[in-house]
Amino acid sequence: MSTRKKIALIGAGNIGGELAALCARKELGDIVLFDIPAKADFAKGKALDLEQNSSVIGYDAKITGTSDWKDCAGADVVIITAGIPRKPGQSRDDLVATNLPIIRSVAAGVKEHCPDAFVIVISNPLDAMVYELKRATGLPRERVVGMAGVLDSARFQLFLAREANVSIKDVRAMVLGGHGDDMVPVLSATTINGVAATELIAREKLDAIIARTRTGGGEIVKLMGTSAYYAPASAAVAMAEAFLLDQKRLLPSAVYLDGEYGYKDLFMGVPVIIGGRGVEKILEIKLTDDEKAMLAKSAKSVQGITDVVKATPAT
Ligand code: A3D
Repeated sequence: MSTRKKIALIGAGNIGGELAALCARKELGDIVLFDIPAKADFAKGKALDLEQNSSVIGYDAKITGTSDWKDCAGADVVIITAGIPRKPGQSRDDLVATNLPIIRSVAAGVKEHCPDAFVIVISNPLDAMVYELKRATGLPRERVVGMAGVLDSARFQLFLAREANVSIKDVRAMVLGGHGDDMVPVLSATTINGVAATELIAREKLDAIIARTRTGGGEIVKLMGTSAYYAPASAAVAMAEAFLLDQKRLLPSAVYLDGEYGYKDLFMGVPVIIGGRGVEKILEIKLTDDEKAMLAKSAKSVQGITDVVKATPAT
């Protein structure tokens, strides 16, 4: 029996495949690529392709494709991309009717086979899907997070770097709130290696960058006909790595709020420390009045879609 860590990827589509490739290259553990029975062979084929790639690249991870939850048993990390992505013209919230039953079936699998895992949800509408995953599995809030903030911050950071004509490595920024078009880029915490971004970029340019960040996902859907997958996968792997290697990274993540920032019984993006115990700390950073107002608007949208989920009985 392997003593390597085990990573179960639920959904072997675009993000699932890229997640597997990244986890393998980083040798984070052995990988199980799970999909529905109708796509079991697809998952097996993708896994085989990635295992053959190990011979060229030189990694030792074992990668298996499956549609049997038993193969996911005992996973240390579960990353969930099961569900459908957006098509041009759709909002993330439009996906709720299709993705809610999918998340519920995945939650049943996680509860039975991976009850000790650190779970990262990516399926949209993100904040509502991760809420349901936690509710249906009963997992503690330290072990259930949603990936959105790392990706939204990456988009914000890229646009800032291009505008300021500086290396992407020197840009530090955080996007909080729900994963929707009213997400909250926190300008007061945005710096270029410690120098306030507002000193280097004019206000109207910053406003345009914020607007582009908020619709950054939709911009790609419009161009590709489906949603982004390279950066979403990298963002989730950063979170998984922080847990597996006990890195104690400060990453914006959707977590279950129990009074923090004034919100209760809601998943929304806030800065957290992720380490070997999962979400080790939720940081309540100082926000300007403007940022607080934006967060309240975002929370209202998240609450709306979460209420839809809460009111939808299991079929
Ligand atoms: P796609 O390539 O279609 O892959 C999704 C996979 O999920 C497919 O292979 C399906 O067969 C599979 N699936 C469906 N039902 C189940 C089930 N019950 N159990 C296991 N697998 C199942 O989509 P994708 O990988 O591009 O996107 C996946 C999800 O991530 C979508 O909901 C996207 O909207 C979402 N997404 C979120 C972000 C965030 O930042 C939060 C970014 C990009 C995409």
